[in-house]
Amino acid sequence: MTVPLPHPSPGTAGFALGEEVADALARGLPVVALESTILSHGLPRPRNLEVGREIEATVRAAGAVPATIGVLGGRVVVGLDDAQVERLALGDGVLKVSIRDLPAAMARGADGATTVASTSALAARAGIGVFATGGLGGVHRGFVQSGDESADLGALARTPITVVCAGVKSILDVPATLERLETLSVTVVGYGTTRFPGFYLSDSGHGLDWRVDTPAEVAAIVAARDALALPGALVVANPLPVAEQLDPALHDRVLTEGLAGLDREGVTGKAVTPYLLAHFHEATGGASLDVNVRIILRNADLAARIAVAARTRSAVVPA
Ligand code: PSU
Ligand code: MN
Repeated sequence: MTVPLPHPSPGTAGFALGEEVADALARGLPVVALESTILSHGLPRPRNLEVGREIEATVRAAGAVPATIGVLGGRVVVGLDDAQVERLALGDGVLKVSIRDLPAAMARGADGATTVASTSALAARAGIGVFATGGLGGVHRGFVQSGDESADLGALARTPITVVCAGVKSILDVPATLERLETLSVTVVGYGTTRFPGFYLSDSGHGLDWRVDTPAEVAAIVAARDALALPGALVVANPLPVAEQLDPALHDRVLTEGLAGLDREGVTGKAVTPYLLAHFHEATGGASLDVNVRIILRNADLAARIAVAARTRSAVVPA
């Protein structure tokens, strides 16, 4: 069941809130946005559907309402129900929908899964302030030849949302992505660390200027950002504990093979990230899948605690 988005956003047939999410937002309860590309294009079936459910359960256990976002039959839904999540996780022909794909996918009546970029934009439009994902997109290795930089970065530059992630995917050019985040004025803080996490790896090898240690500190940064009406996102980089990371030697070997596979098979554009993630899951015999799931669940838990802290803060200190 969905209800149209309330005023001031137009309640068009093309954009709806799930009933529980609409109710939570109306009551000022903590809500966490979740993306669907991670399910449809980032994880193998049928584990992807189980993970989608585990993510939502994790958000609930930490006291917030999950709002998984996607496009169903051309309609944007913020707060998919279980049958709708299943349709995006297991359905055939589900598109990977970034911001530029949204209007075309909607007009065509397509089913589509939203990326970090489109999920951020849609969540902010619905009034949701916190979003959990696995790893952000960014500048790809070989950028000088391909010009491939994820639309996630531009979206974060202009969307005031808090994104909890384990850094950017380690398949990317991490230092170049950090430089771009600086240029785009996206605030990046390490959660319990001054090292930028490396997605499958706890430490990407690069440092951060800011460290926070509690959800309340994150909420204070958001409040300050909002007081200045700054336009960009806050990225909370939440590393896996070292004991849970993918073996670094295995990681490096599998990544080298995967990058060679891109060249050999001529994989480009939006297919690059799904190809590399699938290669990891296969070549590590599922080890990277377990790590990826751990990353997402830890981020969902932290995002929910941040949403709760932000609500507590706004209840105590009126804006
Ligand atoms: N994080 C994951 N798995 C994923 C993604 C992120 O752990 O599949 C997805 C997100 O939806 C992200 C997208 O926005 O990959 C980036 O794709 P691209 O590099 O084509 O922009
Ligand atoms: Mn790309």
